[in-house]
Amino acid sequence: MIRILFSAPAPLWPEYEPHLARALQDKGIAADLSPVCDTPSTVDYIVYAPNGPAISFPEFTRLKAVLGLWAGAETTVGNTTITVPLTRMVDPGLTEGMVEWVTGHVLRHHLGMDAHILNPDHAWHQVSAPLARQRIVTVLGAGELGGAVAKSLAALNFNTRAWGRRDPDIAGVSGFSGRSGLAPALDGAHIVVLLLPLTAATENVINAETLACLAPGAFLINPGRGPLIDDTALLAALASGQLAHATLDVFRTEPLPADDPFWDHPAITVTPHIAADTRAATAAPVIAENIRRSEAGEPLLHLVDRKAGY
Ligand code: NDP
Ligand code: OXD
Repeated sequence: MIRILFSAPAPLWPEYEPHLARALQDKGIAADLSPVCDTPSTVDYIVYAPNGPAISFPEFTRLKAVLGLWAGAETTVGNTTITVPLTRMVDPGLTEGMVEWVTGHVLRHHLGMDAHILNPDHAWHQVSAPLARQRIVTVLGAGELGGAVAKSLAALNFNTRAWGRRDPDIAGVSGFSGRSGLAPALDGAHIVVLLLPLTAATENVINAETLACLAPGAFLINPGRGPLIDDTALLAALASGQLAHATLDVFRTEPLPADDPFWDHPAITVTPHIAADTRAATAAPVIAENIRRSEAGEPLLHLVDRKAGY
């Protein structure tokens, strides 16, 4: 019998337990699944959220893999007590949610919805938005999430660009890669979406220099990670009008402190790290498949590349 420890915040257990049990059964895996563990040396797999109880792993002497529930691995990748394969979450439900969240915020800014929703002067403002094809949207990060977002924005006719370490190959999307591709990817962009992982190489990727590449009055949307943005440069760009608005879902400190100036800034929208969540129904089969693969001696899906940091 395989022993699986579910190490995530307690409220998630009733949500995940039935889905995990069913997904394991569907794969023909007999498992003892539990959110508590008295004998770490008997555990084979840990289903892991960084904000759950397990933080140190040496006592899990029989461990075969740590299976992350989060897409981002920046808080786990440096944990030297994890010596077994470490996977991150690639969940179709999470991807779907991210596409919806980003599309909603892109359309808000593209269509200038605020001018009509917030119209205290009752102004009869008959200004039509340009067509999507006239709007350059750059997605930084072209992986599972950024790639899906870029594809959906291109399907809406946005003039879409995507940037990754390797050249993204997404139908209808212009691909850019590497440091030398960053300025061309941002050049004249009207809307920028950040879907990069947080690594030493991506921290502060949005700074005074990169913000200056954008079209004046551009919009920034960040569902990636807070430290991707140099906050001082962001505030300066909003003050000068180089940026018209920033929609931020992630922050250097979370929860964002109640007295943080971002909350009341007229050109910043704060959302509380809700852009997209891992969904138990669609994530459980991914976890079960990796356990099946591990037991069969096959390569695991979605392994974290510890050297690259994501
Ligand atoms: P992936 O690993 O699938 O994609 C990451 C992308 O970033 C890849 O295109 C990768 O390039 C690119 N990249 C990484 N480093 C660099 C670099 N130095 N220069 C250029 N490009 C780089 O991750 P996901 O798409 O699954 O997730 C992205 C991030 O979204 C997560 O790390 C997390 O921080 C965030 N997230 C936020 C959520 C929220 O609710 N706010 C929910 C889930 C995730 P390449 O393709 O060449 O490897
Ligand atoms: C994640 C997140 O990484 O929720 O999954 O940010």
